[in-house]
Amino acid sequence: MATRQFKTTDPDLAVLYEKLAETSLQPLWELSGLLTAQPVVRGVPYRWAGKELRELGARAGELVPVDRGGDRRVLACCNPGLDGAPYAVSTLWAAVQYLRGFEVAPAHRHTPAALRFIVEGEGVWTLVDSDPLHMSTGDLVLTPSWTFHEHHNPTAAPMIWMDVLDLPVVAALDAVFFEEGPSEDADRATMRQSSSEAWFGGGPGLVPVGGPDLPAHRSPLLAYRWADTERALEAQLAVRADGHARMRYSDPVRGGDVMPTMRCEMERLRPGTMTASVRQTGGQVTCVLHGTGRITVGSGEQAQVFSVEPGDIVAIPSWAPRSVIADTELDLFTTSDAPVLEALGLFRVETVTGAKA
Ligand code: GTQ
Ligand code: FE2
Repeated sequence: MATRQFKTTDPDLAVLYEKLAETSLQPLWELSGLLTAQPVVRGVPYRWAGKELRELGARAGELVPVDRGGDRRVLACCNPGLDGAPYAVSTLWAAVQYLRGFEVAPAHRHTPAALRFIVEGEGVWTLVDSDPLHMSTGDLVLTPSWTFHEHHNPTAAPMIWMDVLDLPVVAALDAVFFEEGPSEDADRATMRQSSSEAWFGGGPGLVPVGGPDLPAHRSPLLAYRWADTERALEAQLAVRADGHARMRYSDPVRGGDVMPTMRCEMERLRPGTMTASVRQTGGQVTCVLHGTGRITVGSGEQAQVFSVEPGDIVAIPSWAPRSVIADTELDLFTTSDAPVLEALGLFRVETVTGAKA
């Protein structure tokens, strides 16, 4: 039997249903739960504590060599609503990666795109198609689809950071490809400066005349430095009264999102600031960079209030309202799949309660 057979007391219909099942067909009038009034979301609001991520990452560092399992020592955040799938929300992979002193995570490339966000530490270099990008607290580093990447730690100190990948989306589209690549000499890597930043990270409103061709589907700038992000947040806070600044990381030449599948944003909330409750289609992952506060995800009986501190990772499933209260000054990095939904005409965002967005 090729597919599920539906039950009926009508003998003629029973024959039809048997025939349909044999023919790999199903009657829509017997199916339910397909066209729901609102998104039916399997992922749940969830928080992984930074303290536990750091401790368990370090323990994995003691026990597991970097070459076991895809050449990366990575702990994936698994949303408890997703039946064991290693995804933070149904459309985003989020994880912490731990690299001990003097370790190298060897070169490879894959069609799923990745980004790294650093909550604490410095010293690791990520080579993206041979371009060496230093990683330091508050930086965002991109490894776009099908770019070779490898991570080098030339220092004695271990380093941990957050990875976010669009793997669930690429997997759902049956478009995952992977291959290993030739790793480079780490000493040479750390001596060169990033050509991506030299060309495209020049400064506010400045883009090169001439220079390398722009990559078709993503930002030519591969690293966004914390000093620049913080300067922008402070400038915005100086001209708004609500104590809540919000910046989107963009392609500096064309203004779009950094990659076609993932949007990145940084928010700074002054102490005591409370945001409106906002929901949007598509998943989001928020990582706390500095400060403490409370993030409420979901509404009504499903609402969860997470007290957060640096290094915490919070999953915000599609259409779940999110609001934030800052107890101290609070810096939040958020990745979403909004560019995918926007490209398909499926993006919706609305304020559920409150005054300030
Ligand atoms: O650093 O290359 O979290 O390939 C998952 C897959 C990190 C990486 C992840 C990867 C990487
Ligand atoms: Fe990778």
